[in-house]
Amino acid sequence: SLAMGTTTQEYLDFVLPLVKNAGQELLSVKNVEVEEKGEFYDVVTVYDRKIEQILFKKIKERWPDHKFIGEEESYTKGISQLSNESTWIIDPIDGTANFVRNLKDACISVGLVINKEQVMGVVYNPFMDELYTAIKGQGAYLNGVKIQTNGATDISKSVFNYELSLGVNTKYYDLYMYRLKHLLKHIGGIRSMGSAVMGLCYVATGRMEAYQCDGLFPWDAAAGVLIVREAGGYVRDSNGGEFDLMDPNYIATATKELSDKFMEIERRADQERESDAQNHKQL
Ligand code: 2AM
Ligand code: CA
Ligand code: CA
Ligand code: CA
Repeated sequence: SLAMGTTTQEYLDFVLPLVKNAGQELLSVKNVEVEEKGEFYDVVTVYDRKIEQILFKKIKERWPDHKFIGEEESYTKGISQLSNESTWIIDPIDGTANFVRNLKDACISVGLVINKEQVMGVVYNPFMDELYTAIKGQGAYLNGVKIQTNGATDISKSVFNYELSLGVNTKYYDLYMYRLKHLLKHIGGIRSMGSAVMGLCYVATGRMEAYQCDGLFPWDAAAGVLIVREAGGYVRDSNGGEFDLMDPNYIATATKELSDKFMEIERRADQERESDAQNHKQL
């Protein structure tokens, strides 16, 4: 409304060309130097930093009072707390490890959160020429065409995109392995593709039935979770509780019914992990 000042659509219209330009630049990259942030699989390039900085700068020029949370700035300064202020949450490249290997599962993700509520999301994958957009309450779109999840409820026919990269020799290793062991008996297929944001978008388009990743960050969720929900999908915390934008462990499914089925199996896996750990202690 007029009284509210800028509408969500205006925010979307403002960032779209910025995101598209950044994506076009990624398309022209030939050789890129890869830097490790800690673990060898946790990589960054000059493009991650450059895209984040340009988006911050342009949006700040237009709306000086807005707040920003981005992956690369957070890496050096720490993650700011989420306030009620209008906050742009940006992942300059999601799937950097794919990008540096010339794999196409990588994208730019920009989400806008107002009063702690996700109101707008833009995801652009220039390698596939796919632009995903969502405004709260107005549906989700791929290249301007409305998208919907595929409505799946049958777990035995579900292709599950389960992100395992963050379990490579980390504290998540056991959690992932127990869940995988149980899930593989019930699901119809498995993928692990290296971009959490694209994983969410694939559920939104109906290409896949489910996506899950534990141990993520707000920039992995700010746009994609809204896109899934606006496409009619269901997102919850994979540990069973309420989804937390600032501490995302998410499972996104075509329907709530399918989500409940995944949750039942994963809780059984967690119970086995706990009881094995107990038995191990007693030995
Ligand atoms: P990124 O490419 O923006 O880092 C699989 O690697 C998925 O997990 C990607 O979406 C990746 O996002 C995300 N991720 C989150 N934390 C990560 C980390 N520490 N190292 C690698 N990938 C991470
Ligand atoms: Ca990263
Ligand atoms: Ca990411
Ligand atoms: Ca990133």
